[in-house]
Amino acid sequence: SGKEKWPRGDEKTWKENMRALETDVPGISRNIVNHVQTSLARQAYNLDDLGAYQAAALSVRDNLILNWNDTQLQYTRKEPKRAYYLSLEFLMGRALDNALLNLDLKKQYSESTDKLGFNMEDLLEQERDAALGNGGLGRLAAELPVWGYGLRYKYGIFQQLISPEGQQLEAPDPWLENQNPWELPRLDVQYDVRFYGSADRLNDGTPRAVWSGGQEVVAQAYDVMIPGCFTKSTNNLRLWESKPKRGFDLNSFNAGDYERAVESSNSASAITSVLYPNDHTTFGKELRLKQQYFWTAAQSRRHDPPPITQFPESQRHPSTMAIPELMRILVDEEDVPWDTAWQITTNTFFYTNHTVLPEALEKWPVPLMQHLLPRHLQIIYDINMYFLQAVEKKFPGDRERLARMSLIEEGFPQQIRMAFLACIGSRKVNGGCRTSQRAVKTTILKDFVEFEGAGKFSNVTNGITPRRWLDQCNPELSALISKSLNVPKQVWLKDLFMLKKLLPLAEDAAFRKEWAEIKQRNKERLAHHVRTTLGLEINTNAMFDVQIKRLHEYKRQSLNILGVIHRYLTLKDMSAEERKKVNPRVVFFAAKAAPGYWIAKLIIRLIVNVARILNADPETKDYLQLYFLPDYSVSLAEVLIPASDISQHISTAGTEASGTSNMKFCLNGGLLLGTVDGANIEIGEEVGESNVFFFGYLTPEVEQVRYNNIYHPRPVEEKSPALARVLSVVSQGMFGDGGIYEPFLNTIRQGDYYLIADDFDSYINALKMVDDAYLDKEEWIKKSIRTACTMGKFSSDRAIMEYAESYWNLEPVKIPA
Ligand code: B1H
Repeated sequence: SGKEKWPRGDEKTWKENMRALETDVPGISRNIVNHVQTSLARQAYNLDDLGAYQAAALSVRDNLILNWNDTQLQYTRKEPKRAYYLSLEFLMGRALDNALLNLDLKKQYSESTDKLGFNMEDLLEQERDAALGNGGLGRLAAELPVWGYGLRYKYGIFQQLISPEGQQLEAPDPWLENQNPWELPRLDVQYDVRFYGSADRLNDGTPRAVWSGGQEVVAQAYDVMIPGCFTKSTNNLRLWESKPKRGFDLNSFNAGDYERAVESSNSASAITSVLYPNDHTTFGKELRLKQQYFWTAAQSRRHDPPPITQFPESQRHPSTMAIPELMRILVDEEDVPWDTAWQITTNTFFYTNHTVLPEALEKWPVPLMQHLLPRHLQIIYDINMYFLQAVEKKFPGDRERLARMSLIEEGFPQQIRMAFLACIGSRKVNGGCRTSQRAVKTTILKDFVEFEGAGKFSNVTNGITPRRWLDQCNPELSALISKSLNVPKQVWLKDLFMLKKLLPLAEDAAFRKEWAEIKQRNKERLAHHVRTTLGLEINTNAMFDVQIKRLHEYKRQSLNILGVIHRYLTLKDMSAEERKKVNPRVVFFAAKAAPGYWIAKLIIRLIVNVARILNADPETKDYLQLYFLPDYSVSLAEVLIPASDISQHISTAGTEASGTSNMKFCLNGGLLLGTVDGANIEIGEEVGESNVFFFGYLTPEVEQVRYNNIYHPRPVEEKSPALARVLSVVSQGMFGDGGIYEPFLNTIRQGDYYLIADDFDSYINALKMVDDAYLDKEEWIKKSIRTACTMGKFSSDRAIMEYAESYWNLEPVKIPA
């Protein structure tokens, strides 16, 4: 109301001393120097780039905190409906550049650091990525301006090293080592979380039970400020750290068993110590289930107003445990009747499904759940009982259906089907793009569509933030766009559909020239990066062909590397004269493999060893180079993406739920070579079929091809003589000991689940179409312009607005200046 009573002390003294944002160069410099002197206890004499980065970051943080305070105060006053975004992964990348952009203080800060004797570009390089995620899933979470809840892993995704033999080695990522200026420990926000123990039903006519005993740990909140773009509005990402309860395990302590007490304190801290580095499978591990419950429990414990029963929640990553946890709180702690509790719960959660691979759907062994979370198992059983009664009522006597839909899968051991629980416990089930949602509805959740009706299942196509994935990573292109639109970036970066207005400029030769020159400079920037980090020399006159994503058989880096070998063999077959007519190409890979995913690591090894031979072959190296860039990260992607002419998104049709790097490449004017899968399809619709290169079997055909591969197998020689030749040179040792690759080659010779041989000729043909198209430089640039300028739909702003308006029912809150 503005007329509230001042809460404490002398209002005048407070108001006179409250700080305002520092937004001019002198104020910023004062603030930075202040942090150098006090927060860092250093001086101009002993300040290095790291120290200067820290001081600059702390001063930016001051500004964020002030905005954050105003935002949170406004939320408290207005009590708007809020959404909470639950994700076990937030793959943030670096924060400083993004904060400066969003605060619109980039210029001022670099002027100030200049004056203090530091180059802002160098300072930005000092920051360690916050890599608390495996891939696109965790990045999506990072793109959301609503309250987020996650875990504060002490170690993010592992650092990837490549041994001399080409083996992936994993080293820990101690990203918090140099302090993290972007977080605030909230010592006032701590909750107890219980594990193990026993659950005893009260049997007093209520569904209540008492859960007691076991181990208790403390969840400690750290808040990370997430600035909105060109607005005061600054949201919060709350990351939980586990720590031992104070006066830990007093029993063992008093019994003189000091060591046991300390051990249990270690096990408490272990819960948030490391991000599981698996993409698509992490079930069965007790610690992972502990992480999941720890985080949903801490997050559900917010009892401050409005009461928890009014909280609309949205959940992305396997946070399915939040469903039985909310039921437990309502039933056991709040004494809410079961049916009411279930109604609240199913109106609270929204579930977004991110995978179409059946093997990636989370399942937990019943005995593990029984041991770790006995009360939750009871609740899951009860939910299942009521649910199956309802199914039986609708489909009487259909026992097979009951078995298919049960939350408990029979077997040894029995397993809990978490995706089914998420489905029935949520108000809506969303998919990350149109086709993946269709796939989910016709396969893994088919029975549920029949039971609950199709209306519950919808899709919101994923998006990416144009702030990081255009303005920050490609500042020259951003500047050209602003100039050509004659509109400041503050406007079009928040309304990406405006890019469409640039389409006519594809016909403007001067504009094309500028566009192409920027691409060329981005290629040189990448070459420079590779030179300084790896000491390798890259031909920047070649076409840059990039595939960067997690290494997985379904994503088919294998198809790409086999295609590269095919190109190499073709070049070797040519005369020197013929070769001169060939368009030079540089192929880049970057990918982390899950540490236990042996075939994936073997594929990395093959790529590295092929690169070694190709790059040293004097006959071909001017026409074909190959690089595997180690330690793929958000920051590396920011250098690679703007430099690509073509990027590959070539998953077997029907396997990639969406993909988001495809959107990033296209937004930067890189063309797309891909299968008819995931978000590629919607990208094709937006940019027009003539600007993308599609190939391969379509989703509806894949099942039949797989069936034939098993029951009517044909040799690779028959399916694709070209591929057969490639496999034979690998196995004969052209790239070192052929024997080691046999297990990988056999996945293609037998079964070929991912259709490598079936798609190979079509893939080679698509590569040829890319080559041919590249010969016409002007037409290629036109395609590049058309691609970037039709990417409006893939802004994360559009995706989030869709969620907010159509599902979460949220309205924006204005933060007064
Ligand atoms: C996606 C995952 C994932 N979907 C399990 N599912 C994990 C599953 O640690 N685990 O066990 C980790 C990650 N990741 C990705 O989500 C899809 O593969 C992409 O296609 C999609 O673009 C992205 C965002 O929707």
